Parts: sequence; C-alpha cells; structure tokens
Amino acid sequence: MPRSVYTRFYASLSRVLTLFLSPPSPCLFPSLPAVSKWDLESFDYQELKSELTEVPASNVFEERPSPTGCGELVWVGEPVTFRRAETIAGKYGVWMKDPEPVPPYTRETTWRVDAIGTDIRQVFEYDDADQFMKGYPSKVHVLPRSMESTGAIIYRGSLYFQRHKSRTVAKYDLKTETITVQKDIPSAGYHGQFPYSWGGYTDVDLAVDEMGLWVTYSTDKAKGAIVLSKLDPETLEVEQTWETNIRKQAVANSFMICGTLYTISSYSAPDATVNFAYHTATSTSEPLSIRFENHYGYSSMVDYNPTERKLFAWDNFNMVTYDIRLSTI
Ligand SMILES: [Ca+2]
Repeated sequence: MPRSVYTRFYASLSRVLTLFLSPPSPCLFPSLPAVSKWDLESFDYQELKSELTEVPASNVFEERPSPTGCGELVWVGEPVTFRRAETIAGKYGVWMKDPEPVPPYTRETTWRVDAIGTDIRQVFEYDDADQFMKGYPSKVHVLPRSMESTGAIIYRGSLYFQRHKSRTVAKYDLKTETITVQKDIPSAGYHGQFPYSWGGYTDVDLAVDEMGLWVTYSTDKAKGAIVLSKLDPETLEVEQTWETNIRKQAVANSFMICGTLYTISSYSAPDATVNFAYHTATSTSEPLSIRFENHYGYSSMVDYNPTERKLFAWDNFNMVTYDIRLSTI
C-alpha cells in the first residue's frame, strides 16, 4: 500500500492498541464500569473525526500523555450520575473528593455542599462512595462563616471557599474545624458583579489541578474578562496572575487541567462545548469545540479532580462525573 495510507493505518492501529493496553484511569467507584459502551462508541467517533481532519504523520507518535500525565483536553465523556439532591436546597451545589487527602481522610472521602440559600454553612462528609450514594453522611460540618455560591474546592484536607458577600477566600481545616487563613483576592468582583452566564453569584471560582490551587474571577480593570491567579495554598497569597481575553459572563463555568483554563459554552444546552482554553504557560488562548453534555439542563458547578482524572459537576440537583481524555498533540 502507498506509504501515506500505510502510515495512517498504522496510526489508527497504534491508537486503538493504546486504548486497550493503557492502564485504566483510577476508578472513582470500582463497582461501576470504568468504560461504558457509550465511551467506546464516542471514541470510535473521535477516531473517525481525527482521520477526517488528517493528523500529520510527523505528529502521530507524539500523541500520548507526557511522563507527568499532563496534556491538553481532547475529549469529555457522557455524565455519570451518582446522587440526586433530596430538597430544593440542592438545586445548586458542590461535590468533590480531595485529590491530595491528608489523614484521617482518604481518596474515598466524599464531600457535598447544597448551595441554595443565603446562609450556606453545612458541609456533608461521607466516608466513601457507597455512603455518599446512600445519603448517609458520617459528619456534618457547620462553617463558622457562610459560603458564597458554588466555587468551593477541597484540597489537602481543607475546604477553600469564597465568603458570603465578599472577595475573601477562606481556608477551613476540616480536621480541626477552624478557618486557618483568609485573604482577599485583590480587586476581585463579588456578589453578582462578574458571574458566569448562569448567575448565582459565581464571581469567584476556585480550582485545583496538577499544578496546585487557582482562582478565577474578574476585575473592573479587566472589564469582565476572566482573570486567573495561582494561589499559595498555605497563605492564600497570589503567586501569579493572568488576564485572559475570555469574557466571564459569556461562559457557563470553568475548570483547570495541567495549568490550562477551560471554559464551558452553556450551563443548560444538552450539546454544550468546552469552548476555550487559556494556557498559562504561554499566556495564549484558543477556541475549542469539545462536546460537553448538560444532561439535566442546569450545571451550576464544574471542577476537575487531578487524581481521579474526572470532572465533577452539579447539574440541576444531580451530582455527576465526566471521564476525560488528555493528549499532547
Ligand atoms: Ca468551576
């Protein structure tokens, strides 16, 4: 066969083999299948698409995760539902696992905050996925200060959250049940000044990835464009700041993977997309079109867990995860 056809055939074979031979990503809930039928069908579709868009032969052999496991987002799977909130307080919310837990917590410990209300203080702690799915918390924390909206994150045994009606981020130590540090995010808009498109006072959105702790917001100076800062998780000092060209109110949510900010086009459309990436390494952005399904029509929180290698989201009372794939093309 001609060399170009042979190269393409070999590339397809190599990618299919990679799919089946690579170790499965750490499975959040071992009782559930790691790869659904849909995922495989979708991968086939992705394969077809990548063949049509023609991958240059010279790039074919670089298309694999880097040694750190980092890469660029190329695919988001269909949402998998783990739990539905029982009351109206759970129409919006935050749920997550700690990507770097510290004792007494583990990678199985699961956390949940129902975020409807003006005095959000309760943080539900579950020993594992089974207890979470059954709705049996092992403990209910009551925060000494109330939380604003759905931007909170859990990292290294602490809950980081934006305080109600302020630009202050607080670090709450889950073991000692105290706020250990709090700091203003300089010039950050709050309480409806620069929310995401769905509103809900989503002015300040915290995120964790392979590189550490981040915060997404905007300022008067940035005129509503997304500003991104890397935070020291110990002191909450801003280490570095990037001003993007992505208007915060034009996107539904965002998350960080490997130092890149990704935004979602819509909180309600069933056929939404991950529509922009902003790379902090190069201070550049690029448009994307990676399918992202809002299955229940109202995604109020989307965040990445670098240990689980999944997106965690809260979609209209439902707590869901999405598998992802990264590439280093
Ligand atoms: Ca987010």
